Amino acid sequence: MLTRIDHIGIACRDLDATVEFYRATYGFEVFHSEVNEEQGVREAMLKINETSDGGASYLQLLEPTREDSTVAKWLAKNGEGVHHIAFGTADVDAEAAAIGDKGVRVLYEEPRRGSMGSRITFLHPKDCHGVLTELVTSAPVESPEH
Ligand code: MC0
Repeated sequence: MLTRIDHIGIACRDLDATVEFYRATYGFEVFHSEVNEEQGVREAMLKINETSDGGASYLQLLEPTREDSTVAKWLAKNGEGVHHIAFGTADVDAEAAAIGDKGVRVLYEEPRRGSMGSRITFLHPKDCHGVLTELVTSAPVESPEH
C-alpha cells in the first residue's frame, strides 16, 4: 500500500539559494542534507508534516553534482522546477513488483539507497502520464536509548 506523499523532488541550480528561498518565504527549515553520489545530487530535505502512517512528507531540493546526472540533464532541458513525486510505502519491493506487473516500467531491478537511508526505486515517467514517480521505504526509526 502507498500511504503518503513522501516527498516532492524539486530540481534547482543553486541549492543554498533555493534553501534560503524556502526558509525566507515559507519558514521551512532544512531537516536533513546529504550528497548522493550514485544519483549525482546534493539535496536538502525540508520536513512539511508528519503523516498518519508514522512517516512524514518533505520537499526535496536537488542540485546536480555532475553534468551527466539525470537532474543536470533534466535542468538543461526544462529549467528549475518539480522533477518527481515520491510515494511512501512500508514495502518498496512488493509495491514495485505489483506495479511492474501492471505494465509500468520499474527502473531499478533492486531498490537503491535514497535520502536518510531509505530504499527507493523509480517508475518511468512515460508510463505515468509524464510524471517521474519514486517509491520509498524509509529507514526504520531508531529507538531512543534508555
Ligand atoms: C526525463 N523525462 C521526464 C523526466 N526525466 N519526464 C518527466 N519528469 C522527469 N523528471 C522524459 C524526458 O523528457 C524524455 O521525454 C524521456 O523522459 C526520456 O528522458 P531522457 O532525458 O532522454 O533521459 P533518459 O531516458 O536517459 O532518462 C530518463 C529517466 C532517468 C527517467 C530514465 O531520468 C532516471 O533514471 N530517473 C530516475 C533517477 C533520478 O531521476 N534520480 C534523481 C533524483 P521525451 O518526450 O523528450 O522523449 S535522486 C532522488 O530523488 C533520491 C536521492 C531520493 O529521493 O532519495
